[in-house]
Amino acid sequence: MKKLHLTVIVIVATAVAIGAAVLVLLNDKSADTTPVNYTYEVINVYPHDPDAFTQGLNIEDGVLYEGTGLNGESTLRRVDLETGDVLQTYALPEEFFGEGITVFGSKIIQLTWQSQKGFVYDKQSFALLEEFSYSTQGWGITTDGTRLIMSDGTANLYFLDPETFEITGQIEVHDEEPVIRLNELEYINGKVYANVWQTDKIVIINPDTGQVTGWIDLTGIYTPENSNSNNVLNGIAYDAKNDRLFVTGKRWSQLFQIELIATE
Ligand SMILES: [Ca+2]
Repeated sequence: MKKLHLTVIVIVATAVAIGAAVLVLLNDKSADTTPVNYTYEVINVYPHDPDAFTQGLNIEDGVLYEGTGLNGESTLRRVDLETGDVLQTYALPEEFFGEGITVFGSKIIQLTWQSQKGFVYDKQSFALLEEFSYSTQGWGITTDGTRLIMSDGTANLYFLDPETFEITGQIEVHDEEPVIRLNELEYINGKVYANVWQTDKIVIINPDTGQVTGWIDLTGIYTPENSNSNNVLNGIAYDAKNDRLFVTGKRWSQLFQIELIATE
């Protein structure tokens, strides 16, 4: 009888332990997958060329690098942050619609929208060094310092070898559902930040899993001068040295330094 009693106690204790372990796992899972919602505070406002159809934005040592789009208006440019003055420009041939750009070492890489062609420039001279091909559309591009990370307007992010431009990996970005229309990108402290085309939202992505870890709502940050629906939020740049985050949009006359504020 005693033995049976002990067995029952052991079974009950084991069941309780398993139950507790399951609860811990469930809690961990929910903590890992519930995105943080952010609003913003504007820290500084800078002038931005209202003719720039911004498709790519980077900052390095206080200098902005910007890629613009539209056929016949696509450029790579070096821009003074404080004044918005365009210091240097490379104009793409008219058949190309420029898209995202990223700085990689001494080079700048620029995508084009539907031509399946990317360009590699010397960062200082803007001399065209190389072209490469890809099979998708080209939207945004950034780098984690080792790989290039590219969006194509779907929910996918592609990882590319920075020398051969071959795809070495791919993730689907998802919250409860896949998050489509990922546009301009920026790699910040281990996460990928992406504009979601035609929204006031930036999504924060775990690049290992594709899981969304945060949503930034930039509603109200800028009111376009006209009602052209193409003039949407696009362009994220992070100054890692000084921990400054910048955003702008297509044909916006202002560029904003912002800080993120978690709302929950
Ligand atoms: Ca960027």
